[in-house]
Amino acid sequence: MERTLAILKPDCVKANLIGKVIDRILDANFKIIAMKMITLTPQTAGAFYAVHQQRPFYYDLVDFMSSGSCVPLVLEKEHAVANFRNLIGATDPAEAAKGTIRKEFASNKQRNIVHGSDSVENAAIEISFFFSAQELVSLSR
Ligand code: 3AN
Repeated sequence: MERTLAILKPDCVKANLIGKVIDRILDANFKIIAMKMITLTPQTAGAFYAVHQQRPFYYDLVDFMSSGSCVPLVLEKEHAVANFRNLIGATDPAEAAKGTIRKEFASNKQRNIVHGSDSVENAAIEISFFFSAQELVSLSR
């Protein structure tokens, strides 16, 4: 079993789409093993997206991600990282495949509803950014 980090971004929360997006995630047979609602500060959003610090969209991205509440979740499934990237679709919803979450719900490549880790290594780093080991439930219990 593999784990990935998803974030329902502030545009998802503001548009009351949390339930619909979580339905899509559960319908695709992901197990939710942790979930919370938080509001990132510009500092924490900046730290999360530090890899994009040199990109022209960095400050706008930090502004957007700290503009309201978001919902990070830890998802478990076989090949969770790649499967979840397939489920959400391309960064730019205009380029996302039909049937993907971003195609259905997202407005543009910044306000794209949901984040998904891009590798198993980054998933582990991102999960520990939001959750302590005790916050991850054991599905076998
Ligand atoms: P993804 O979320 O598909 O992995 P990344 O990691 O390249 O995409 O980008 C992280 C986030 O930065 C995206 N989810 C999106 O919100 C924002 N972003 C990426 N590219 C652009 C862009 N060209 N203009 C504005 N925002 C962008």
